[in-house]
Amino acid sequence: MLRLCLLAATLSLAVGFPSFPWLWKTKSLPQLPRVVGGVEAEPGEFPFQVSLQKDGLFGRSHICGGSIIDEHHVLTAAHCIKGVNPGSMFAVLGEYDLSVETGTEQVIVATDLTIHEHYDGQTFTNDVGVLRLLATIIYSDTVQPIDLPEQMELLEGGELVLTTGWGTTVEGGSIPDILRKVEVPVVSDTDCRVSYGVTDIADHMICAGLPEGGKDACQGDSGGPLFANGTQYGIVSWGYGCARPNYPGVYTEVAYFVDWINNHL
Ligand code: 4AZ
Repeated sequence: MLRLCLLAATLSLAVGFPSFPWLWKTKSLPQLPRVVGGVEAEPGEFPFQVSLQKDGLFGRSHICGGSIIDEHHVLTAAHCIKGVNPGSMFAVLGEYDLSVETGTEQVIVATDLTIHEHYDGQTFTNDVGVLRLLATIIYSDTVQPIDLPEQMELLEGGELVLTTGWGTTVEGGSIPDILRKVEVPVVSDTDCRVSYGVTDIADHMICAGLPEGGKDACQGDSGGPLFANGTQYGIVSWGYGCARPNYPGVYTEVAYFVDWINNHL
């Protein structure tokens, strides 16, 4: 009997706490605010948003965000595609609710994954990469590219930007089905370095968040866009946890990489 109980306990632990919490759902738990402090998007509100999904044992699952930059390419974070075989990486375009297929979705496999040659997985410097897709993206009401800024067109601290994704709503939580959005102010590099330290924030990173925390990107939002007025200024990259006071989200600053991106299309 004791053995049976132990077996049951072991099994329930194994089933209840898999090592990738964002791959499972906890529908019975109270629903907390999502993307951390955000709200649900409207269908088609962010037609450039991409769900990057990887083929695995249990089918395709969402691993990162991305954005459509032209009819063959998706912009994302290098850390989302590092070490991944292009044949197992799919861009899902026109996606809104991960749990239902509505007919607006286009699922296209990648043929090439280009990671910035100076990407460093320890410091998250140069955390930018491009996927080339096998088929041409068909633009529609719910599938459209996003504009990139001019090279070195930088935002000031305090400017309001949006970030979107299917990332977890709390640190270590599960991913929501419906795309979420949250508005955050840009934090200057100077202020961001006060939080993280001078050496952790490279010039080519842009921070965004509230001093009191509560609004942020989180696990699963990585690779997705930070944008204002239809122009993408950041790529969700890293942070100390999610939405913690005085620790804004850190994004790759797209304005530093526009020439690199255009040279790798
Ligand atoms: C992540 O693990 C991640 N709060 C993304 C964004 C942030 C932290 C972690 C920023 O994908």
